[in-house]
Amino acid sequence: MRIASALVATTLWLAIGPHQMPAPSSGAIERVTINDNRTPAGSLRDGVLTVHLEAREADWRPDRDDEAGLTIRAFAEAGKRASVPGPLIRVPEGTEIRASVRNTLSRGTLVVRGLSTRGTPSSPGDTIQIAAGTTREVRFAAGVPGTYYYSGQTVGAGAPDSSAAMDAELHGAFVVDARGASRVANDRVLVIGLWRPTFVQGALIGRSDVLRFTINGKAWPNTERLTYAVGDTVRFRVINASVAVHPMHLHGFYFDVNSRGDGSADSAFGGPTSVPRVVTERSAVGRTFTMTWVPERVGNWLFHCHDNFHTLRNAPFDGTPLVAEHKVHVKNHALDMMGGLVMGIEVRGRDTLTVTQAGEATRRQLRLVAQVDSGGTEAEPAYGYVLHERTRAIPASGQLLPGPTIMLERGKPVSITVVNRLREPTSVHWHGIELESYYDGVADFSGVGTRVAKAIAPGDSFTARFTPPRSGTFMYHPHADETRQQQGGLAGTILVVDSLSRFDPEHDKVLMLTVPRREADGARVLVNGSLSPDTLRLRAGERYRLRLVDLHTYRPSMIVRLLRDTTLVTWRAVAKDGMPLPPDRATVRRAMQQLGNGETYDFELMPTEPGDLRLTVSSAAGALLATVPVKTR
Ligand SMILES: [Cu+2]
Repeated sequence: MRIASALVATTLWLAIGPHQMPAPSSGAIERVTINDNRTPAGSLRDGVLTVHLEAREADWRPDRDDEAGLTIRAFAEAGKRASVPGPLIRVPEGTEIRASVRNTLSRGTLVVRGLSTRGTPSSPGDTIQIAAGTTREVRFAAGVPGTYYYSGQTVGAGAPDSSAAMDAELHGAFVVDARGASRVANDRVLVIGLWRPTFVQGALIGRSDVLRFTINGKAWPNTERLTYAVGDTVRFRVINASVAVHPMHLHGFYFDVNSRGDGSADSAFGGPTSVPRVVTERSAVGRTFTMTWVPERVGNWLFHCHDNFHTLRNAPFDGTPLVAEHKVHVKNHALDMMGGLVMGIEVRGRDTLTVTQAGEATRRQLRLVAQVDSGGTEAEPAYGYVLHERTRAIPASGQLLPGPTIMLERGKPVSITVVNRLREPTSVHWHGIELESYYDGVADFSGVGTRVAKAIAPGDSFTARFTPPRSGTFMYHPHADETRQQQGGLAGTILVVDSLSRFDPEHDKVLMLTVPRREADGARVLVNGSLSPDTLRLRAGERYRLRLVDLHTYRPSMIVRLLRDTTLVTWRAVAKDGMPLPPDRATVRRAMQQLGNGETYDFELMPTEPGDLRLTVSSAAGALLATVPVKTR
């Protein structure tokens, strides 16, 4: 697990001594190839794949090719350049794999995991040890179709810390295609990596730490740009080969989660088990998932990790500190102010629907004002939103936390004018809402062709127009300097309901989790903007809907529980990311849910007897971060 905090991070940076600083790339060693995982390695003949792998030291350029790189260890196919990720092993079901691995390193033993049959429980035989300068061969049946990976680690080759960093990219995808699947794969294999100069379990990630989160060997804005046509079927196999948890979020569209794997086995959904349909899929360390989606609307879209600390700007490898966010002269917010786990996707063609058709006069008119709240500093601002409709303002006065819940009606066109009263540019992303790219709120990126929505300058405004097509729980937040601005307080819930007049706030409760402003140690979480959240008051025998909204900027593994004393009560899951669950998933279960950033979960609760309950929010390691008292009469 990992926690992050801007303040404590300074300590970590200072704790990295010169001996642990990244090894600069030397011109003498070979340059790593960036592997887009489209070409399988080895030669496949008569049901046998023969592949010769080598582990080498090489110069990796995760940013631009002409920017500084790192000396790391990477896998290569014999006779070819080393690559990040390593060579793709991709075979049809039923293939036998004959692999050799050569350890070209001068010192240390290479331990390779994952060159083994899949779909069977792992055994000690799944690991092979290769002494420096030697080669070992393995033969194994590919096993059950799915998405897997292999990885390497050197032991006894220098200090453990620097060794862990140098081995961070020693991995490659391993895909077993179902028998009879198309010979030319129409999917993309995306391997997530994390390079850090030191790896300390539970260590902090800070706003200016030198590290690299990468997708197929590159960090945003240098990740591959994907292009699709409206109506394509897009399939990704996502492999989390990093030591961090990533809630992966797609803008603008739901996607189906076709399978989830743990690296050794992969479970496909479909048939009697319905396929989850989400906008965010939380991927734990070493996990894989397959997703399918259909781009229905043209424009620029993002697929990215929703842990804000995994999409921070890439700090230079030479240790030069990044200019503070509020002091950067930004040319393009999307390109200059994000890094790491982001992919840009351009959808071309013709829209199958047009959102702007409704005349402005027929649209409901809202104004969302981003403004400065009390108590902030320039470096750690206090911000908030006020929502205006006709003569009404929420909040009417007082502190601007939490962000006001925007109540919308399904199928009713709305215009939301975002007014920027901050001292810096901003933008608003309507997370989970299916809308036109131009209104999606990624500053300097969202849009079609040359019609791109700029960041909203101080004193300026931008009107987003959309018609929410479905009822559910969604969220809104800035997509310009989002870490700084969300930590300042800019975050809110969107509730789309079938009918505003029939909405019953007594039985429908939002619980939004966000990060406290100027939070020092990550020890507490805000629930609905408060460190001491209001008591939830319920009546026995009545049905309630609880909507969990996770807009925390880090902590991708928080767990919410609803307890009577120390026992979990039960609730019924009803929706995820605003999408109602199909009957086989809408089940009564123990009231416990792990949440990733950018996820929403709806549960139905019917307390059967009076008494006290409590809703707790904990870290994955068990630290209590927040408690909401619940009283049932
Ligand atoms: Cu992440």
